[in-house]
Amino acid sequence: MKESLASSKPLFQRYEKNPILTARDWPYPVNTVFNPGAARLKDGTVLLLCRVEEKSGLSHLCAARSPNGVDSWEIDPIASLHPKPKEYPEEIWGVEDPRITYISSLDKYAVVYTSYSQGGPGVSLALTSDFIHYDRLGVVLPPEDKDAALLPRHIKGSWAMIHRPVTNLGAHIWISYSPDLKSWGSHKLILPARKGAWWDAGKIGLSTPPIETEEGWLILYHGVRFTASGCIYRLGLALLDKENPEKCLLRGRHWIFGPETPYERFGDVNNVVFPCGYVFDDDDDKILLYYGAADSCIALARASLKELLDWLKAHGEPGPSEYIDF
Ligand code: BMA
Repeated sequence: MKESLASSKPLFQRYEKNPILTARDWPYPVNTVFNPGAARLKDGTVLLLCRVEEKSGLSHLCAARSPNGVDSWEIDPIASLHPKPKEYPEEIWGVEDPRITYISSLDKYAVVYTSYSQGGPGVSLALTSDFIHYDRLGVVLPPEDKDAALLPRHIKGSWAMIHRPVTNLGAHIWISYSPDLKSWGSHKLILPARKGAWWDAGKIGLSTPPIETEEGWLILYHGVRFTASGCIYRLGLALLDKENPEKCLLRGRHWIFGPETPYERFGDVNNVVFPCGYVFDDDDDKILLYYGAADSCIALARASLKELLDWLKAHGEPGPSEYIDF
């Protein structure tokens, strides 16, 4: 039966030595490290661009590198991307939650991150080749907006970005397009938060950058449930059409990963799993998912892309139609 199968086998297996990185590993004093973006570099090294919260409360991004993406992490002695509020006033209260997309046509990594401005959190974009020097394009989507990632190639002749603006009518996932990565338009809501008692009724947002598969763009998204004792952040799955990602082909009914272990349940913010990055392991099927746990540390879980897609095909429902009245 659909319902029982949906919860029978965990799709993500936690690494037994989690958490993989904590504030204690940092070469300088910090409060917490969490919500890293991830990339596999050309030499095979896995790079995590970690959100580091200083004891001021403001965050910067710092790179950690590992030959296998699991252990032997080497952490840069200084920030990789530090807020520069004099030149970029939108970074006055820090930079957070990066999502990294390798753009082969530019041979550069696009880092899309939250810049915490006095007007609220917005989406900023920077290009880099080495995670040392960044070409900042500034705020590309104004507040309140976050949880954004760039698609790695043109869609119908334009760059495409998935993001999560917030209005007084909710926090839903949108897509926008650009000819030059700077000017963004043709905005469209593609995935609404559900309503009422659903696990993803409070707000939703993109987790890792979309994963391109033969069957479409696999989306991992976080869903937030507001409860009497605070929010619970869990993960769900959706599949967007490959050439028209405005079309949601399937959306899972159930969350597939949520806070269970002590390091996910208890920390600066309890009950949070918040992935911002993944890399492929040693083939095109196994993924290593990196997530912030309880806004306090960085953890790793493994999954098979095929199993995620099979689960979605077996337990997903067609997404909202073009005319959304949710
Ligand atoms: C979200 C983001 C994340 C954070 C999460 C839980 O809104 O700000 O950075 O991990 O809340 O606190």
